[in-house]
Amino acid sequence: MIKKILYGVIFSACSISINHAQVKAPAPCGPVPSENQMRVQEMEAYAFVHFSLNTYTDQSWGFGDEDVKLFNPEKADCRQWARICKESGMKGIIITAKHHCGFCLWPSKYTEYSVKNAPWKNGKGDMVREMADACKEYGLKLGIYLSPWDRNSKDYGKPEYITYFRNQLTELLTNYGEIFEVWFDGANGGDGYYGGANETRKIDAKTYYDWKKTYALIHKLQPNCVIWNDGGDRGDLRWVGTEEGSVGETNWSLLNATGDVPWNNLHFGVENGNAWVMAEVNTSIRPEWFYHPNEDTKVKTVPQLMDLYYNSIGRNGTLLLNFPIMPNGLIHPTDEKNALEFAKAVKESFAVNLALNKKAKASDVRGNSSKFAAAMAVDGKKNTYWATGDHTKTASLTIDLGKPTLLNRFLVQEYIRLGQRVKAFTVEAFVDGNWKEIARATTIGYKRILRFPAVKAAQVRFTITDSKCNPLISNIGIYDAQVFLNAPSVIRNQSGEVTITTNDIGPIFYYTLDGSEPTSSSTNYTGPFSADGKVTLKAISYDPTSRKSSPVALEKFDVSKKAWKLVGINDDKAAAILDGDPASVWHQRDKKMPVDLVVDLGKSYPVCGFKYLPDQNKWSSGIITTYKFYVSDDNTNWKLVDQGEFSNIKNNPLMQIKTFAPVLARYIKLRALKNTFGDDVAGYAEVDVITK
Ligand code: FUL
Repeated sequence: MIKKILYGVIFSACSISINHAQVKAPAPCGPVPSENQMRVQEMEAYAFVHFSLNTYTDQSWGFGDEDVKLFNPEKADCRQWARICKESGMKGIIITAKHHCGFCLWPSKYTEYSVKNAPWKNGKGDMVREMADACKEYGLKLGIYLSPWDRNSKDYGKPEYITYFRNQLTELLTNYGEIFEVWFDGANGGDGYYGGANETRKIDAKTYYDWKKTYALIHKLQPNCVIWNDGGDRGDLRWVGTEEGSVGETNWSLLNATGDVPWNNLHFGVENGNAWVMAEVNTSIRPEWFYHPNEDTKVKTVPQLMDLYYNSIGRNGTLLLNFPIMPNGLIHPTDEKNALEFAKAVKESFAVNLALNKKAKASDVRGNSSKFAAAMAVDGKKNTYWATGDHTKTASLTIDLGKPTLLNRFLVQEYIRLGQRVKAFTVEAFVDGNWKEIARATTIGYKRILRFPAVKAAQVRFTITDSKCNPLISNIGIYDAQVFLNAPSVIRNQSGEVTITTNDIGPIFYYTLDGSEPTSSSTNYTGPFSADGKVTLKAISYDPTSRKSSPVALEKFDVSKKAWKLVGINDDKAAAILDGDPASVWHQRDKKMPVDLVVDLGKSYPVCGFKYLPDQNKWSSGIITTYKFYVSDDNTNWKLVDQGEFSNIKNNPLMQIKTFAPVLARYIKLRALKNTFGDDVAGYAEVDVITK
């Protein structure tokens, strides 16, 4: 063996043209992905569908006592879901077989709380079966979401429940063909129906589920299945610490196999982690996971979906994109339209790889071998790669595009079967006789895509400036991709002054105040303007050079807040609650729960709902989870008009919208009963009312 290595070293040092069979492949660097993980990584994008009793109650989390009779999707068509997912570029679908409410979309033998007691198909339906059949027909893989937290089961919290959970898992992993991924959501708010007990049950997620045995069961029943788990033992894939649709720009596919996983590890991975746990970016095409009619105008637009693409697949993650199913059993036409246009935009953006088979020269090639030459990075083949010598951790590769070419995207992939290595790199373009840096980033992993303003150049230089081991680059792509304008952000402050902004560079804005669609002939925004009281504002960004417009931003502002006063609060900073700016927050820290926030609206209005925006930093304290909402006309006699939970507010800190029958009121009181930290802090980014 030693002889062989020595021979190899001497041979490569002395020779110019080499027989590549004699240059040894590089050794793995740290943990490497399993075949199952590779398969899922290469799928890149797959879908979620969220459908359950919540769909009929307009909730995010069911309590577990919702009536099974509500479930009657008269047009349910899993083939429509599969077609849309397929046409959107998704390679599989993960269905919420059982969400936290415990209702089963398949006729489980182990509970009555399932489709078998629903009016849908007279109790003869099986949505998981229909999903499995549709996936097969459309060439998609099937995945299963099975919530460990079950707010219906009388046994939840007891050892018996674990048997119940495994029995259900066995049904799902035995009767529906091959399953590519199981998804075990860690969410658990404690309280639930629990067979009529209506109480709070606390479990220790680390020990209660005894995941080791469950994992063994999965491996036995479905050897090709990957496990996603954010609650207990490490699975094959990890949550990225947010549901908004992005993983860290630095993203290692590694974690430590044991111990706690702090948020930054979820979001960025761990450079020297000892287990391969790749990142999966899960987000919904709407703000929420289940269907809510009031989100029909909030479906992610093509520019937002493109950002999502770059922030997930373009950052070494997979994309798990959710489609909520409507009560009739179909995906909404807007979701379909936007998803299909998104797929088209991705396809067109990456249709022409300007680097493919172009001349490439590397500063270092492993053993001077053609097997590891620079050309291997631009040959379009995923299993060939450019490699440097074992001890070369910095190197560059120059691509000759042949003629001055417009480019605005750089894509690069490592040969991750031998581990993730690159820690930092730059991209330069040869412009006017000089190398000009156009982008710089940290990790690469399976795939990294960098965006930069368009530049015209005939040569591009990719330089690895730091790496854990010698870099192995399997693919480089250079593109002139489509550029989209995002809908602008619109905010209105307490005095009724509207400000329109964007993160894009260059566009101008047009808006309307009468509900009509804005165009470049509408009112031009020249700076903050006054638009107080009930107003429907629509605005677009517009690029005068390309004459392209963004999607429309829509804001429905309610009554004037000019006369509003926070009662009993003597801190000027509390104005953040009413300033319309989602980024500013105020916390009450000096009281014990329940903590009240009272607002004097200045005069009586027919109030029929309220809005609560939590601190947008979801790791901050003061995010209210359980509330009561009161109204009054005199600040003395209060009437309780609504109470409940802000479900899933920790993972997804959206604007919470609650409605109730209209009631005349001058004062409102939001009472915080619990928060995500279990302490006494109550925080507010915004509080608003909805009036009739
Ligand atoms: C979360 C859940 O609580 C949501 O309802 C949703 O299912 C999402 C995918 O995971 O943690």
